[in-house]
Amino acid sequence: MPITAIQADITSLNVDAIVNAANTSLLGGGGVDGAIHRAAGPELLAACKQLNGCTTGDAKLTEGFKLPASYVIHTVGPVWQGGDQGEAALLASCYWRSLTLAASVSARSVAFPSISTGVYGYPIHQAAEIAVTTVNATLEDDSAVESVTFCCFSAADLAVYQACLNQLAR
Ligand code: AR6
Repeated sequence: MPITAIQADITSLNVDAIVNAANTSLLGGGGVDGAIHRAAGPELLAACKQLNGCTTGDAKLTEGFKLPASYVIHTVGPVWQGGDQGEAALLASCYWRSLTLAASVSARSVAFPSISTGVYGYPIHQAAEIAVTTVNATLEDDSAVESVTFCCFSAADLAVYQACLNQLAR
């Protein structure tokens, strides 16, 4: 299966690129962003400072430094504001832009956290549906990326992603 879901700490994954759920400053934060910066070491922040931030829905690339992953793709998900502020399109854009950047450096395996569903408050069911359908459509569109892992932090999130993947397989 080119698209799978697991429960893990994304900083432990031995893939070509991991995706970070960052903020527009790209200068670090809590949640998965904090975990990635801690595991990658201070060189990651130094690299991020060169990037001039990132707009919501877009993504930027750095090396992975001390991480097992070669690259970190920093994307900025939307803050949930009720659903009528373009959140769905912005979240889909995060997945699509991240995979485009991964392909640009020939990264074949990519892992995503559940973007926007932590402090940004995006409802997990809706977010997982967008994540799974956008990644599936992008990979079907002849992407250089061969495998995508949805790296869930909780068992409850994993169950939601798994249900979305099962829907795809029907
Ligand atoms: N591995 C995998 N997933 C994780 C990890 C980890 N080590 N740690 C947390 N998660 P969040 P957001 C999950 O809040 O909602 C930051 O401060 C977490 O359980 O990290 O996009 C940024 O700087 C949740 O399921 O990201 C921004 O300011 C998911 O990762 C803001 O938070 C995303 O939660 C971005 O908010």
